Amino acid sequence: MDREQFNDKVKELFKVYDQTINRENIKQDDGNGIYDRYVYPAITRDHVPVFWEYDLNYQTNPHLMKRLGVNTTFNAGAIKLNGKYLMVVRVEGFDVKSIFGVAESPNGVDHWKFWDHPIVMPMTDDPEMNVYDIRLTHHEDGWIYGLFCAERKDNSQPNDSSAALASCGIARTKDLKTWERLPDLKSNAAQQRNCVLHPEFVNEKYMIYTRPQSAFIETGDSGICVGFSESMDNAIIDEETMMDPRKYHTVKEVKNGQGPPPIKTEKGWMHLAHGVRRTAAGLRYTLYLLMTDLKEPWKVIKRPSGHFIEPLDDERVGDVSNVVFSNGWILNDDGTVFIYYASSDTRMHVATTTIEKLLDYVLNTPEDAGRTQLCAEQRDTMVENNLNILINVFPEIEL
Ligand code: M1P
Repeated sequence: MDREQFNDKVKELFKVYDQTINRENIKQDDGNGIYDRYVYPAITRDHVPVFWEYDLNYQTNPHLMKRLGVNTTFNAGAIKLNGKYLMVVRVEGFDVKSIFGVAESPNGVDHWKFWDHPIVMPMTDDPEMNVYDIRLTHHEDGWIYGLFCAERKDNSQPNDSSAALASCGIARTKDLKTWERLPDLKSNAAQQRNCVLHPEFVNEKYMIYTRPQSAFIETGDSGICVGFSESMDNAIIDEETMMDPRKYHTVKEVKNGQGPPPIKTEKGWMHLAHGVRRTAAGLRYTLYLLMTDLKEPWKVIKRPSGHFIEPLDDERVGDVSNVVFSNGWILNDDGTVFIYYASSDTRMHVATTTIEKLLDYVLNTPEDAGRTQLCAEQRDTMVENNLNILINVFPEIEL
């Protein structure tokens, strides 16, 4: 490739990139009444700036190769700051290390553009191998906290090259540009993942949702727990109490984890979480909602049955297939809610709804009846009511 061809190819790369980030997204028209999905993913690896992957120097990269490729863009924390919608995206390179990149949108749905520079997260004195799945909490103390998984090699198993330790990394910022790293969360659990800071003080303490685990992948008999810390400068939880346990033959049979920080509503705290089930095709991750008490946010008061968002169609396939995962959502002043979820550990999507609809869903969707016969009765009661309505109100519909 001569210099002129090189320059033309660089311009072509930017043209394709511009088309990708400026593409308008379209609401799908087959919504389920609870939320609307969109035709295109919100952020894919094609949204990553050209200059994050290619060396654009003709002298050092005459074939215009990707030098530092990006594999996936997923599991983003989200926040609205100064009127801008921001996702802190898990950007996984070909080197399977994740870094955080901030992507900004004017409307929360499309035109997502990464800031020029990725976040270079400061380290503690025990540098981690990997960081991922940040939850952003704008706490009433004034800081924006990022709680994320900090993964290190488990040096107690030197002969196992995949033995790892997960802990809760903590950093804080005011603008997502300058980050102050704080010590990792200390608790009695062997490992921690999916830790999330509650946005308000509870009894003058910081409340943290945790998911203590017995090993790197296995969670033992754990579920979503809560613990309290006097400070975030050196966060210590002495005791974790169960908030939402796993349960046999439900969407959270194998594991679960808190999603983004909960949203405060007049009826209670609205939580989005993921639940994991084992199937013949491997683990299946879906999202579910629950509500906790306003004054005692660790007490679950509503549990609509089953999943809320499941991997559908193209979402089902990716680096880790059959997964949806969410660690970011945004409530707007007009009551609309933007839910950011990743599919199959590969790309980000948005689903839009309103707080009114979410409240209706959480308050009025029946709880899991518990076993098949009760579920059949539960459904049959609705069927009977509907048949009466159809006969009396919609006589023109043929049954
Ligand atoms: O691969 C699915 C998810 O697996 C982990 O979540 P959990 O600890 O709840 O099983 C995380 O590694 C997450 O990043 C990933 O999306």
